[in-house]
Amino acid sequence: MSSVLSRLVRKSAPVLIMVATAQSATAELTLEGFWVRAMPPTQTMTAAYGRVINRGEQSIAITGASSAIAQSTSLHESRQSGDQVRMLPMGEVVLESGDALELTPGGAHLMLMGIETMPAMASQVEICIHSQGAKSCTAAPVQREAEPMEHQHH
Ligand SMILES: [Cu+2]
Repeated sequence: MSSVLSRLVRKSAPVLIMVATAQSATAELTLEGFWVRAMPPTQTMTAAYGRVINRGEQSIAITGASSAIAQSTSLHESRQSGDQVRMLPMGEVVLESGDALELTPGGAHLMLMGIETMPAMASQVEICIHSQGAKSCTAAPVQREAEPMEHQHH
């Protein structure tokens, strides 16, 4: 994981420099339906899911992500390789106007690593997605599954 992280850090550096000198209007992303997977308190990693939407008129590049509970937060994708599903850091994601990035269990997700205190079930965790000069944040509930479990069918 550490080599993956250092690669991400190195890759993001030129992007940050470019943003600092650009004077364009800030582009904001909309975050919808975000939730964080509940994990046992002994774990130091979890994942967050939801939908990142570009409702603006211009394309927006996602430059990173963050959460106060985790030392590092990054976009991962899941790739099937043989019998295994592997997680890989996503390359730069650019959302065109009207596009959405779906983060779902088994697919792309936000990986939260280096968590000292795992958040409790039903608590709220702030999740932020960074784009050019802007940061979109949302309060994501901590839960076990995508939908509240229903057992109406027997
Ligand atoms: Cu992952």
